[in-house]
Amino acid sequence: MSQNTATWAYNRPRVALETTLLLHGVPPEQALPMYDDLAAIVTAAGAQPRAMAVLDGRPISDLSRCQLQAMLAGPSASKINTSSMGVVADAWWRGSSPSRGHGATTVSTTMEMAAMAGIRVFATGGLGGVHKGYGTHWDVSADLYAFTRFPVAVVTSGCKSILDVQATREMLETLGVPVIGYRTDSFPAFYTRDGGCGVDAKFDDAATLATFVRHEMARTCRGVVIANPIPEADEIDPVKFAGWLAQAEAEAAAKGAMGRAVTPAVLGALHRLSGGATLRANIALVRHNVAVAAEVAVAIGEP
Ligand code: PSU
Ligand code: MN
Repeated sequence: MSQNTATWAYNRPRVALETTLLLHGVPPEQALPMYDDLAAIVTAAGAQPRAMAVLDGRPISDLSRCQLQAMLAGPSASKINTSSMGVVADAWWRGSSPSRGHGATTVSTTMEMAAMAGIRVFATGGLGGVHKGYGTHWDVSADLYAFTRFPVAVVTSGCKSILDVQATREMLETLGVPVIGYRTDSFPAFYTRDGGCGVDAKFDDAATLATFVRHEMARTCRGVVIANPIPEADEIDPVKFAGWLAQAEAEAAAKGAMGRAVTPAVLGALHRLSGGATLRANIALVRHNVAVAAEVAVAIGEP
């Protein structure tokens, strides 16, 4: 799979991909194979992949494979959300950037850059959301607010059960974000298909879904959540998961992980404690989301 086959097909519908998942969500040696795999799924469906990143202080909305390799070889790219993208770029231009002006896009910044580039569909793993304990300790992802600003449809397996799934679902409703279940009535919780809360509508085929997405984004100029549950065969047993999660959270807390460092710290610990089971599940659900996103993008039919 060479990146040229993907990027030369300029007339094909585009699917945005985020780089935080690649650079902070999986072990470093798996990032490039994962990118190749996801790009191949998009290409095979008749669409073209568009990975987003900030590279040498510049926002790039069609990151090449070589550029991704350069990011992997250099100092760790900062995880950027809507509040920090400009700061990372600015520090590079002033010559004072610890991350060499490289930034990995989260859901919020991928949506922002996709919207600027006119890309309507984006596939990720899971949304950021409302962290647990928000009564005393407020940590809510910028991802949720991005849906109120950027007209991009995001295919996601819900939000991770390291978050407060019900509060995240409520927050999406508060923000007026439509949550569409793709072949499901339940808002999924990443490693499990049923997150215990509902969706605004269920669609069973990509063509009908694409029509809704196109009309809704034309009407509102805002984003849409497409909740696509993990395939049944890849689901993780919730009881086992609860045990791994308790330990992963304790480890992240002991290390003093705060704010945007929490998600990568907990995910890394989960992958280790589960003997790779959560990592395999994570990869399976992202592949599934990418396939659905490509189908929707093709059904929308615009590059
Ligand atoms: N879901 C994953 N892996 C990830 C993330 C989500 O399975 O790496 C990333 C996404 O980029 C998401 C971000 O946008 O975590 C949310 O981080 P925060 O909670 O700091 O906003
Ligand atoms: Mn946060």
